[in-house]
Amino acid sequence: MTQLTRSATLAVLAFSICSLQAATPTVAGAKAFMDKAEAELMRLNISQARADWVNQTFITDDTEVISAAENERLIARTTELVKESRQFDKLPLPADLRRKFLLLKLSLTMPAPSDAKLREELTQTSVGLGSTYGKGKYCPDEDTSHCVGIDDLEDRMAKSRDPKELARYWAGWHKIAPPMREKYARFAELSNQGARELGFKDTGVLWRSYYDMPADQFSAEMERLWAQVEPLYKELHAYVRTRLVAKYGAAAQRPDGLIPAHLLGNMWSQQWDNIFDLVAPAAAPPTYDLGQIFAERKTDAKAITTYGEAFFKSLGFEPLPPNFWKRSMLVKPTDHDAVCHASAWDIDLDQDVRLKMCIHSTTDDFATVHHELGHLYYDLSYRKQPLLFRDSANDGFHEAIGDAIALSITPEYLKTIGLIQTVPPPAADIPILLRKALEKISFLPFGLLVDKWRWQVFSGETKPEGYNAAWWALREKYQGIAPAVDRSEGDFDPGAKYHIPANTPYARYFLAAIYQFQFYRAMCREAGYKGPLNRCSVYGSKEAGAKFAAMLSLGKSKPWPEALKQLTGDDKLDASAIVEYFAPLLEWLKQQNAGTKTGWTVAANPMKAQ
Ligand code: X8Z
Ligand code: ZN
Repeated sequence: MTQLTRSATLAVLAFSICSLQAATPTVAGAKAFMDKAEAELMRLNISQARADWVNQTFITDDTEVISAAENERLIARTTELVKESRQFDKLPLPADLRRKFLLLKLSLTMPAPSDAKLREELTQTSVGLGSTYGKGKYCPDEDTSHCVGIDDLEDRMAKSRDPKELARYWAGWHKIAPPMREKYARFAELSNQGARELGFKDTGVLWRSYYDMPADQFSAEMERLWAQVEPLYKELHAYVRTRLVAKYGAAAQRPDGLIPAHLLGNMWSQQWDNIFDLVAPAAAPPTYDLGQIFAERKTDAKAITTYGEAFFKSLGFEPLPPNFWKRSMLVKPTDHDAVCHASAWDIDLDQDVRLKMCIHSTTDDFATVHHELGHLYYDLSYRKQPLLFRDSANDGFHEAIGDAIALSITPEYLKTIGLIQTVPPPAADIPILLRKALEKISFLPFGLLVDKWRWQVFSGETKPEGYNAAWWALREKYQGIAPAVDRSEGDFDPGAKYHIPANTPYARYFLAAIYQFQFYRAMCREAGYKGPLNRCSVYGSKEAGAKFAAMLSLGKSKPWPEALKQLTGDDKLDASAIVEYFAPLLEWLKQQNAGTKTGWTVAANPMKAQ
């Protein structure tokens, strides 16, 4: 993930920096401190990225130890630098320099105690959690050759239409997580201790302080946006539920109106586009299935990635550096464990960018490749900035870049690049929009709740003995889903989602789901497009590309509202673009749902399957 681009350190220059402490702090001293700190952090960050890359693409006990050690060095030195930097707190500094001090203070996603033993325990626990996830497998029987990893399981969840089999996959995968439960509790405790040493109440407050506004205001922003999009979600939920009941009968029907989690085509019920065939309007003209096209043409991982690169090139971006093709992991290794969850890596904070992914030639992975390349083109665009500005305006921006581009994968675009022969008629707009809503609207409550759960854990509101109940209470409240099989506190279902063991903050994806439509609408405007938003593709528009590139090259040098304003003219997160995009679908869904009660009632026990 791109937090690799963010935090950083090295110890060689430590004493010369410390020697500055004795003197009375001056602006020149603050600048010298920062220059040295950035040089040091750069080297530490690169070593850590290399160690982490090797660990994640080749999980062994040794690579775990090496990765944990590099991570520890980086965190230890960053923490020291934050503490040393306090001497400049009261100085009137130029805005850029003041911003760097702030970013330094916020740079650790996993703050650690300054006690070396505890810090070591934390980094080892954290790497161990990530590896447990990466090595996770569902084994249907004693024969280990039948075990499957999450990439294959995701494929099966997408394709199977047998509720019993789906429930088995769901329950099987969730079995990887209980061993993480105690470790996660310890991890949260130690990380909180680190956050308190840096002056934050807990790790959640540190994460929420990252958005150029007070932490509480950020939580309120999330609620404001959710209120704007919740009506769309409720209509989609009700429509999908009706169709699932029509398909599966009793297996999909519950008196409380919740949808069983295993019937939505995705292990976490977070994106539902894989069940498009079950919910597609019967009377609509047929559209197209990219996965099928790729299968027929035997399009491989490299070719899928090349499609993504070609889109960026059409906007005026450079080809990916040659090392990208030499060093990336595009397919799952056959002879050793690796973390399959897709991620983009900026190894040397310059041109050594890589993709790590177990690509399957499916519609989902086609979108994910665009998502990941968005990260890499962002990394490449801000690489001329000083180290602490080599990051996105906020983490939601990083997650939104590739998705904003992927919104331009319209039928017209697919015809232009020869993936389909005929553009479906305008009557196909509703099914195409429905498919997009199954990908984008279904995601919103999940994007919101993952960090709601973590914030509660970090603040102590949720205690270890209530981890799973709190998780399911949120899944019920926001997503309106119920577990596939009965759950208890013997389970640890948050741990079955990559970002929890990997400690990747998740609010970024909720933000990105909103931003991407804002970016896309602005680029469409720049490209001179006038029609309905959902049919716009900016493919080939150098004007849109230049405006986009200008925002990307700012990196984190300015508060995010300024970056947003540069591209869109707006300085606020605003759900009006996503609402505009789906407006025709919302009307249609309301018609379909006429006479149906939308929403659900609170279940007596959210951990109970039916
Ligand atoms: O983790 C990701 C990307 C890598 S940053 C593949 N995503 C979230 C997820 O899979 O849960 C993209 C969508 C949300
Ligand atoms: Zn991402």
